[in-house]
Amino acid sequence: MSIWRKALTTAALASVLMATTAAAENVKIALVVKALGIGFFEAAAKGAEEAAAELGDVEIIYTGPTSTTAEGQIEVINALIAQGVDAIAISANDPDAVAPALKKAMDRGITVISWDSGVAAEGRQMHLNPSSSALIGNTIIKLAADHMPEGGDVAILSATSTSTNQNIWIEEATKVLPNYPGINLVATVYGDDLADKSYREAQGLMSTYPNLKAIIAPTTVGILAASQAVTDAGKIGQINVTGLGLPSEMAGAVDSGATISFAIWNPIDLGYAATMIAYNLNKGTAKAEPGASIPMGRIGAATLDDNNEAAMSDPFTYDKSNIEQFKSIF
Ligand code: RAM
Repeated sequence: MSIWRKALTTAALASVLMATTAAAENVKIALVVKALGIGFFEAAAKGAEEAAAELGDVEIIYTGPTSTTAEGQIEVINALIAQGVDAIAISANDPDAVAPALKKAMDRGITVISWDSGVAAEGRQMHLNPSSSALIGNTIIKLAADHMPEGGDVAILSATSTSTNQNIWIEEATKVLPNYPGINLVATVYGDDLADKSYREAQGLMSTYPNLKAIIAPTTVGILAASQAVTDAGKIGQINVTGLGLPSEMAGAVDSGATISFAIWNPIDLGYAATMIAYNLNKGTAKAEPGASIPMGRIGAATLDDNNEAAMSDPFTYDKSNIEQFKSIF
């Protein structure tokens, strides 16, 4: 081999090696969601990709089980450990069931945070709430009560019965119920963030409680299914479906009147913020400890409380006056 060929080959080899090293240095952040196929999490994944593009050395692995179970998430977590990811950012289907697998991940040096739906403290380094849980709890009751001047029966259609976020919001909502004297909470049912089960549960509520005035669904899957069930039952104007939804999915319900108004925070920002936090903890530019301030890029900084939790921003209310403007965003 001529000296030139040899030099070229060495140079080529060096650049291949450099490329491999650069790729190997990418921070692999797994965004583990409650289940695949939920619009809210797809919007969050969009935000995670935005953060990755901004950071430059991040690879996002968007993953989750096919239905909202803790067992499914445990399988996903174990696969991610085997794969050697650098960080896991999870929205949990159960605060306790996933904790041992996540602890194992942390023991192997993987950065673990929860966001949206939390994990018990021993299973994560910090948790990012979308917003203050007390504020969300009050908001979902107020959204119903504001359109019930004479009071009446309301029911909650939630996600899974073990879902950390919905359970906290329902607990907070129950605490403020005495502030809404005419409002009777008659039932809480679970649609498991599955469209068909949520639809059937909404139908069940309508037949069991003929005087129902509102269905409050603090889940994007539940509110959409319930608005459809109310529409199909010909009960628009009689039952108001409200709670937490996506403008892109709820525009039709707002237009038809099945839903007068609903609220949500920006899910794109939430996925973006969770990714920024996971990155900074992994890189060691911030530490997860009470009082710490962890940079979240364009969102600002997350300040951790005594439980290593932080909140992103306030929910925003959508109705006929503004839904057109937001329905193409998330
Ligand atoms: C569903 C999920 C998610 C929740 C939203 C409001 O998409 O249950 O965890 O934050 O609703």
